[in-house]
Amino acid sequence: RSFGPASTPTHPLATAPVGMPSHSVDGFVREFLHELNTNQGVTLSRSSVNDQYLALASTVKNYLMARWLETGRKTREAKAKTIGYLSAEYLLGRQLGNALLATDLNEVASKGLELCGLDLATLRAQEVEPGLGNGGLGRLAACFIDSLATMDVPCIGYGIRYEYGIFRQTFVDGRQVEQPDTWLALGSPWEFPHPEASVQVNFGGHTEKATGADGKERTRWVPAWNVLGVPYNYMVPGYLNGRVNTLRLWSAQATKAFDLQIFNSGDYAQAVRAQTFAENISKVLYPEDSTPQGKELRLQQQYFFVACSLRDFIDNELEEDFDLHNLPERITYQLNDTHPVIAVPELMRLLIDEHDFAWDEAWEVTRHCFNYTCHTLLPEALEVWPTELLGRLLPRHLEIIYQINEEFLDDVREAFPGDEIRARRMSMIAEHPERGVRMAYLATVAASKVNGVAELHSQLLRDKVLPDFSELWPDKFTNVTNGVTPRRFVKLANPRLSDLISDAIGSGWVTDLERLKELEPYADDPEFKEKFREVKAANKTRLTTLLKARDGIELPDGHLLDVMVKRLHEYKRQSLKLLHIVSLYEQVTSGKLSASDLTPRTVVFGAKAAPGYKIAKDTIYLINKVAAKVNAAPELEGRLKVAFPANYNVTLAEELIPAADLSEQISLAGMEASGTGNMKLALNGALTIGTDDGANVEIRRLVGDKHFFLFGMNEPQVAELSAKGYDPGSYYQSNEQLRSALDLILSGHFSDGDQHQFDSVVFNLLNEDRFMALADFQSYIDAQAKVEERYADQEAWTRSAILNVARTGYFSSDRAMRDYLQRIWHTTPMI
Ligand code: B1N
Repeated sequence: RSFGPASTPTHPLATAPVGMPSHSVDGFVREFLHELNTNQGVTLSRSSVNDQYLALASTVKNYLMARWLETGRKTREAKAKTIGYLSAEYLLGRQLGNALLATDLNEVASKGLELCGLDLATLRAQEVEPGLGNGGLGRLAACFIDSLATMDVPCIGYGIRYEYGIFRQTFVDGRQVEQPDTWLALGSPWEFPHPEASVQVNFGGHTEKATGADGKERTRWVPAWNVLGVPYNYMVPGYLNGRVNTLRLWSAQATKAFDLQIFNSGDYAQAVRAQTFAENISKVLYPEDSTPQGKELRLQQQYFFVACSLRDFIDNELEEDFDLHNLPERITYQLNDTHPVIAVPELMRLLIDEHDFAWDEAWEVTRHCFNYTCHTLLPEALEVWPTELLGRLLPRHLEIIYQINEEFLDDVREAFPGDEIRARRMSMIAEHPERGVRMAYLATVAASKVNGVAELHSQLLRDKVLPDFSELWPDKFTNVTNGVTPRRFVKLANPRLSDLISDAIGSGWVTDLERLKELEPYADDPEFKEKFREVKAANKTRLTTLLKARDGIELPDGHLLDVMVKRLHEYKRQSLKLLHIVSLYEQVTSGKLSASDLTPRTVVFGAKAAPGYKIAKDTIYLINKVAAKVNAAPELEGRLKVAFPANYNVTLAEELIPAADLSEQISLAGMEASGTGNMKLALNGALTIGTDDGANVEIRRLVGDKHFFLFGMNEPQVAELSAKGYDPGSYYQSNEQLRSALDLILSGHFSDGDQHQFDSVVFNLLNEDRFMALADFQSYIDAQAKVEERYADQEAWTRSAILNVARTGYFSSDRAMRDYLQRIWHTTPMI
């Protein structure tokens, strides 16, 4: 490697720090027009909206550049410990608004553009968000890197630059149809590719033993093929603090050697296919959330980005003579679920095979470098890689895993002499249904700390998923409850609420969210409450305008806005929400209930289903079919409406969440690890109707029972019912309201008379109902009645909503990062 000039620079500017454009409107306009002319090669009068957006992005980048370069210099000089966040997903959302916020350029840009005859909002709307994640896990990674930058903590986010992010969801006759997400098509102004810093990644082949000149026997991996990882850097600006961290995403390319071999064989077409083969690795994000598919390409992706990332830090971020025995002083890797866990044997391999470490030395370093966050409890979501596949793709890594496992099992046998059953239970190698590596066990053994993502989840992780491990190493386990960034999800998404809050308590809350507590007295201030309602109403109007233009959806005025936005998954129970809607419809249309007794309500769904997840896709279809009937029923006009805008993503979330009155968090207790939408909605003044699950437990404790609509079984009750044998049919038999709703679906009413259209959904509920929607139905209906009662008293509702905002400052991702720093990373912000 070589960095810097070949000889000592003599020009005075060569060593001066890069300048920052002026923060004045004139300075901004000059910079903007310069970018438009030189980058886009057009004059203002001939520029397209896309040109203008790209020039604006470049302009804002220029304001961040000096800080970015300075951050790198400062961090290297201080030899500060860096957080290496390893995540296969980053669900970033649009970049422009956040960059303007972080540089305090909003007003300047808006005025400057106006003087150019342009409108900032129009240019912002031009941006296609990088959807490089599925849901909560990817969005959490984005919130965490935002917080670390804002808290002045050195962090490099490592991940994959998918050419196609999460699919774009469309509805065709009510069914989900997936379209490729071409987020790069109109230009990618936020990335900085560095092809010269590419890293080679090997795959396949075999290992052999060789004795070196020193007489020591070493293992050599003889790979069969390789690809290049090209780094793309992205700025991660802190909020108004001058720090800009880096997100480094890797893109796969064919290596020259790879091509050459085939070119030499004279097969041109084959050579081009080889190129495609290599580039496939970063081609597309796997669209499964919480249910990983054991696909070979997915393992290739995982190893690809992890190998690039470890190599990158060791070769390019550390000084040349750095002694790798001290690696844990300079980096701590956070494993975002099991997706990057192959980093563990990779670091062992680097240290042993390439840096000549002895096994024990290498293990000592490795186990101090990694920590592991588990994000699930669903057994089917825990990754197990077949040894056949792992050994074929990464033969050396499989050997290393076997050895780690052997030594680990020796420790287990020493701690529990004679308990061979326990040793077998704890083995990283599963024997059934096929031989495979349990990645969560490998992660747990290698990690210094293992954490869950909410208190209940961390407890269940210890008690139910990894009980043997928590018995062996009680101190290894900890909890860090998730958080969300108040910059994007309050300040940026909800400027009206932000101004109202800042007028009342000052603007310190944006980086110190617990200060929202100071709003508590305002919950009884009539003037503040009135303004709070005005903010909600204005946000609803904003949403109405957007949905009309985006989806042709008409939102009625003055409705309770009831929002359920999250991935479509059986455990999240969109079906339960649907049964509520069908039941209201059934009661009104059959005359059992007068429409005038209904609280005017609009239910908004946002949900993507994994393309291969049949029941989930059928549920989407059913929601759309029910929506069509409900929205067309004259009896329900002005009383009940169902809106399901397609393609829920971060951009839409930023519009929906600020308008919401009611937040639906209705998973079966013990299933949702944390949830983070629940936090965003509460912080924006929605009241939660929810089960005792994930972070709901903590939200309810903080906002108070009176301001949270709890329903359903708790986790021990679920376990008890499960143990005694759950019979969904008995609820159907005994609950008339439930039976009528299900019967209406079964009758073909929502499917033009076809009585079998929804068998997969309804028969599943009636016969299996793994997530016990029927058992919680009555309790849910009762809780909805309480919602309506509270909503009828607008003063009481507003009071509860304000208290939700005031009492949920705990859920800032800044707090979550402080917890990681203290409990897991043992490092502090830079001074
Ligand atoms: O991670 C979020 C939590 O708030 C959610 O409760 C949890 O469901 C979510 C495999 C996952 N867990 N597991 C995944 C995503 C993609 C994939 O391929 C699993 N996502 C979660 C943040 O902690």
